[in-house]
Amino acid sequence: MATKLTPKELAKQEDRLSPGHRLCAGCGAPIIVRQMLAAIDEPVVLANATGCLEVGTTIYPYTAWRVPWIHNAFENAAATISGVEAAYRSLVRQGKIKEQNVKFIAFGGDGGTYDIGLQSLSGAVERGHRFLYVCYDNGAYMNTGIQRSSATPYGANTTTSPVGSVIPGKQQFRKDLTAIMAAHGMPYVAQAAPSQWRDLMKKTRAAVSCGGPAFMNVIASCNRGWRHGTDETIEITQLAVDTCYWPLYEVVDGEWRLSYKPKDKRPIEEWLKRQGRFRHLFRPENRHMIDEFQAEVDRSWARLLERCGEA
Ligand SMILES: Cc1ncc(C[n+]2csc(CCOP(=O)(O)OP(=O)(O)O)c2C)c(N)n1
Ligand SMILES: [Mg+2]
Repeated sequence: MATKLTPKELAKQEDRLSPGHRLCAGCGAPIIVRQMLAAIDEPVVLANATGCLEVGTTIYPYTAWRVPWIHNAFENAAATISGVEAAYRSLVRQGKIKEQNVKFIAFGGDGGTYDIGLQSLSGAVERGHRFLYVCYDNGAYMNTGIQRSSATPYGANTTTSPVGSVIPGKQQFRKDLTAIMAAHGMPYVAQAAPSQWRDLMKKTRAAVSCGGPAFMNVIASCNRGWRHGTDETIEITQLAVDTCYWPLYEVVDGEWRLSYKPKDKRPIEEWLKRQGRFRHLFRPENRHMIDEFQAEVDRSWARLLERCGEA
């Protein structure tokens, strides 16, 4: 029977990612992993792309994982898990192992997913493997020192979009990877946030039981890269949701559904001002960038409402 998604019931479970890993205090990634894996009652097998989550949990000769786990390379977590899933199905068919309803999951950062691993992910989805790919999106290549990725927000200060006399931070808007994945026509796609844990956990259950490839894009605050206090992770994550920078929705068999509509949509400025990576935007000469950011958020929110039949 499925564990009830209540704090009381969930507290009885053993975490599948153990304490004692080396991720930063306040990092969004392990919060997401623990919430998602606690939602799944079945056995899981994980693949991990190179990035903070991989590096911070498996420092040789230790591992923080209490489940079978494989790392291969930066760009091929989806190909790796699809191979593992295919091998498992073959062994079951040959009668060499018993069917146990194993859930195959890959975790990758935004660099490993939006950029370098996109063809690997697209291919695995197109082949129809039964797996869930989770992008924990912290909006930069954090593990190697905060380089911009195609997930980095407009205007953010990173080491490869540095604020100075030449540019005032990143010049491009974020790529809409969730919509790109939905365009694959796959059975399940969702966007989620650890500040709305029950929504994240319900989506995880829907994803692993959809019978085919599933993709979830989950916003993961990084206090080193975003420049905020280690105790502000969840609050700042929820502001991303309430400003509609990171709307929560799912696309089930091609049908777009909004999961959460903020009663009071907050101005993007409220999310930006909490993070040091956007500090320069508040200088008088850069204020117009905040207006441009707001206009882009409003455009994508309107497009989403339309897709979800809520316009
Ligand atoms: C082919 C390859 N290129 C570059 C690297 C170096 N590298 C290791 S982790 C990393 C950053 C990963 O960024 P992301 O996927 O966003 O995960 P995060 O570290 O932010 O969690 C990079 C560039 C590598 N390991 N392999
Ligand atoms: Mg990243």
